[in-house]
Amino acid sequence: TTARVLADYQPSQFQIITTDLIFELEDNKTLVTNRMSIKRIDKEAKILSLDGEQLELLAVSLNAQGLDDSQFQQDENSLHIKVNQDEFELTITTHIDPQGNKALEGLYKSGGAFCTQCEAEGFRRITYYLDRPDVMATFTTKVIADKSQYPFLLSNGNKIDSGDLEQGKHFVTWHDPFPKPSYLFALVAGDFDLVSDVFTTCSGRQVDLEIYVDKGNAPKANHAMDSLKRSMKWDEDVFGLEYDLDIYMIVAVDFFNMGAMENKGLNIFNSKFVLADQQSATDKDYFNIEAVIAHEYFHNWTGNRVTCRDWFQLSLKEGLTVFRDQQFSADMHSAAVTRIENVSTLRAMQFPEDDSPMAHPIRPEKVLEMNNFYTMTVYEKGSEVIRMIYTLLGKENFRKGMDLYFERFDGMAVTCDDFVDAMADASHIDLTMFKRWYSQSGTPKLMVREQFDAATGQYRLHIQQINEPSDVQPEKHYLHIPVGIEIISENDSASHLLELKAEEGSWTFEGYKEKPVLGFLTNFSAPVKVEFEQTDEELQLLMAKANDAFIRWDCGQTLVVRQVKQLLADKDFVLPSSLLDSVKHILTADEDPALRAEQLTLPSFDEVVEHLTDVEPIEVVNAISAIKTFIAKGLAETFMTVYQQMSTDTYKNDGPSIGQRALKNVCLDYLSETEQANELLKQQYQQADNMTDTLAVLASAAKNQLDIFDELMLEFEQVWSGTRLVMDKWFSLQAMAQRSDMFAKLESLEQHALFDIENPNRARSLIGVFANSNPKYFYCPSGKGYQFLTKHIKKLNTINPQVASRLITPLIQFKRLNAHHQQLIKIQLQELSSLANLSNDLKEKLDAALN
Ligand code: BAL
Ligand code: ZN
Repeated sequence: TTARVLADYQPSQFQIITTDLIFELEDNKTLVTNRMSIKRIDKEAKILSLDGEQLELLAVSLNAQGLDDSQFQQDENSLHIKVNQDEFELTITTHIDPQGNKALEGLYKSGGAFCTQCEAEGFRRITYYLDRPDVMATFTTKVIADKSQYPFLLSNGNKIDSGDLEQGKHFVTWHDPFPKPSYLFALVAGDFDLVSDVFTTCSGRQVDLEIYVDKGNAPKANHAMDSLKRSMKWDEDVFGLEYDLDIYMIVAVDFFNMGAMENKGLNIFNSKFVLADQQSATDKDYFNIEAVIAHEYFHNWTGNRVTCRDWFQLSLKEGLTVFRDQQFSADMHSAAVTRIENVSTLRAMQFPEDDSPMAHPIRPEKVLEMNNFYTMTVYEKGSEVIRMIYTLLGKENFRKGMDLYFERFDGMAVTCDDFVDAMADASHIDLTMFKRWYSQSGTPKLMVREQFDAATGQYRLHIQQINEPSDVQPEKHYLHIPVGIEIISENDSASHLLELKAEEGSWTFEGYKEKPVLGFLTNFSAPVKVEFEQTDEELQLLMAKANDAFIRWDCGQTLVVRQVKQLLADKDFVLPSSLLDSVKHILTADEDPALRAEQLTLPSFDEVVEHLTDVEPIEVVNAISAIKTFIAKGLAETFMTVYQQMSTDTYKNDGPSIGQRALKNVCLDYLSETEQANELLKQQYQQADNMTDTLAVLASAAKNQLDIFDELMLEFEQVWSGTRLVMDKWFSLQAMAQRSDMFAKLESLEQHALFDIENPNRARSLIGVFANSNPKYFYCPSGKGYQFLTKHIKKLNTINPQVASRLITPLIQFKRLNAHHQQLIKIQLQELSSLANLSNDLKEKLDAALN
C-alpha cells in the first residue's frame, strides 16, 4: 500500500444512489447481500473499482445477470468490474467472519452482540463498496438473526418492516432517508436492556430516544439519557439545530476501539461513555459521559448532514464538533474549569504530538492509514482553530457563519475551505491568512516583550511569532493569531483582543502612572507557547487579581514550572516560601472550589517536559514530587482545614458538590504526603459512599506509595471483580502505582484472570496507563518500561492494529529526552519495524520516527 496525498483528490467517477443490504447473521459466516443502484458520473469510465478487505466473494451480478470471472477482477483490496452503462444495478454477495474479527473494524462481536464500526474505512470489511465519504447513498438494511439470541435488530433510520422467519429466526428492515457515506452505516443485533424516553423538538416533533445496554445495566443509563436530552435542547437553543429522524438510538458495547461513533440515528458507544452510577462512576466519568453523548449528538449536523469530502478534511467535522461539545460543557458547568481542562489536555498531549515525527497539520496532507489521524491535532487543535474563528468573529457572526454553512452545504460532502469561506462570507471578515492554520503543523511560539515609559505613561507591547521549521515542512509561514490580553494597573483592569497578522507586532497603551501588569493570552486565545519574562511577583499578582480565570490558573502553572527548572539546574536549590504564600492564598480564597482544585493541581510530567530539553525523566519526576512535598508539609494544617470544610455527609451530584469533592480530594492528595496519610486515607475509604471519593483514596495511595495501598486494592478487587468498567480503574491504579517491585507487579497483572488484551479498554488501562501516567517507571533508565510496552505492541499488532498504534505514542514522542533514552527507545522502534506482518498503522509511525 502507498500513502494517499490530499493534492491527488479526484471526485468519484461513480455515485451510489441507493444501497440495499441484507445481513444473515452467523458468528463465523455472515452472509451479506449488497444491491446498489449506481450512476456513472464520468462517462469515460469503463471500470468500476470497489474497495473490499477480508471478504469472501460469493457472487456478482450486474442488472440481475450473474457475472463470470472474465467480467470482473479481484485483487487483495478491491474488485474491478467492467461497466458500459450510465445507470445500472450491481449485486454483490460475500461471507464475512464477525467472530474472528478482533480488529473491531467492520462487523464484529462484542460480548454476545453483533455491532459495527465503519469510520474511517471499515465498511469495506462488510461488503465491496465505494468506501469514501463523498459517495452518499440512501440505505435500506434488512437484518436476519436468531430471535431468542438477538431479539433487537437495529440499523440506521426508521424501522419499516419486521417479522418472524423459519427456524426461530426473525428480521427487521430499516430505511434511512438521509443519503450518507458508508462510514456512517451501523448495525447492531443482540439482547439488551432498553431505556427509553422522548424528546419534543423545538418544532413540536416527538423523537423516541432509546439507549441499549447490557442486561442489568438499565439504571446506569439515566445520566446518559439526561445528557442526551440536554444536548438536543442546547443545539436548538444555541445553533438552531433540530434533530431530523423520529428515533435516536445509542448502544453501549464493551469492546470498542474509540470512545463512541456518530452513525446516523444509531450511535454505538464504548460502554465507558454511557454507564454511570454513584457507586461505580466518578464525577469525571459523569462529565465525560455528558461530553461524549453531546459530541456524538452534535455530529448529526456537523458531520452527518454536512460531511467530509475526503478524509484529509476530518477536522471539518471533528474540530468543529469538539468545539461545540466544549462550549456545551462550559455552559453546563464552570466555563473556567472546562477551559482550563481543555488547555491542560492540549498542552500535555497535543503539543508533544505537534513536535513529534508524526506532526501534521489539522488538515493532514499525506496519509497511509487513516485511523492514525484521529489525533489530538485533528480533534483538539482543530477545536482551538474553530475557537479562534469564534474569537475573531464574535458570537453573533459565528452563528451567522454556521447558518450560512448549513444553507450552502446541507446534504453535501465538503472541505475545510468551504467552512472557513462560509464564516468569512457571513461575517465579512477576511480569513485568507487565517487558513494557514489548516496547512501548517507545529506549535507557534510567541516572544513577548514589554516596555514602560514613566515619563509619557506609555506601555508598549511587542510580540514576535516563531514557527520552527520541521522535516516535513521546512518552510513555515507566519499565522493570523488572536491574542487576548488583560492590562492590570493600580485601579483598573482592561481587556483587549489583539490580532497578530505578521511576524511581529507592536501595540501602545497610554495613560499609566506605573508600569501595569500584563495578563497574556486570556482564555488561551490561541494554541501557542509563550515566552515572556515576567517576575515572580507579577505572576503572583496576576494569580490573585486577574479577571480572567485562565490567567489566574496559568500564572500558577508558570511559577511551578519555574521552580522545576531551578531544581533541575541546582540540586541544592531551596524552594521559596513565597510559593507557600501563593498556595495558601488559593486554598483559602473565596473562589469556586472546582477552580481552586484546578489551581492547586501541579502541572503533569508531560506538561512540564514541554518546557525542557535533554530530559532525564526521573529528575523531572523528582522535582515535581519535591515541590509537592514542600507544599504539603508547609501547609499541612491548612490542607486539613479545607479538607474538613469540603467534607459533606451526603452525596449529591450537583455542581457545587462536585466542586467540593474535587477540592477535598486535591487536599487529600497533598495530605497523603504527611504523617497522618494512612489513617486519613483509610478513613475516607471506609466512609466513602461514591466512586469519586473511593478512587481518590486509591489514586493517592498508589502515587504516594502508601502502605495501605495493596490492602485496599485487594478489598476493592473483591467488591468489584464482576464489574468490567470498575476493574478497568483497578488495573489503571495498579499501572500508575509507585512501587519498587513495579516490573514484577506488571508481569503478575498481565497474568491476572481478568486481564484481556483483546478488550481495548482493558489493554489501555494496564499498558496505556503505565506508559502515559507512570513516568518514573516507564522512563526507567534500564529501558525496562520501554521493553514492556514493546512486548504488548507486538502482540496487538496482529490482534488490533488500531490499539497498537495508539499505544505506541510515548515511544514516538522522544525528542525532548536525553541521548541515553532516545537510544533505548530507538532499539525498541527498530525491533518493532522488523516485525513480520507489520500493520500499516504501526508502519506509518515507525517510518516517520526512524527516518
Ligand atoms: N467519528 C469518530 C468518533 C467521534 O469523533 O465522534
Ligand atoms: Zn467526533
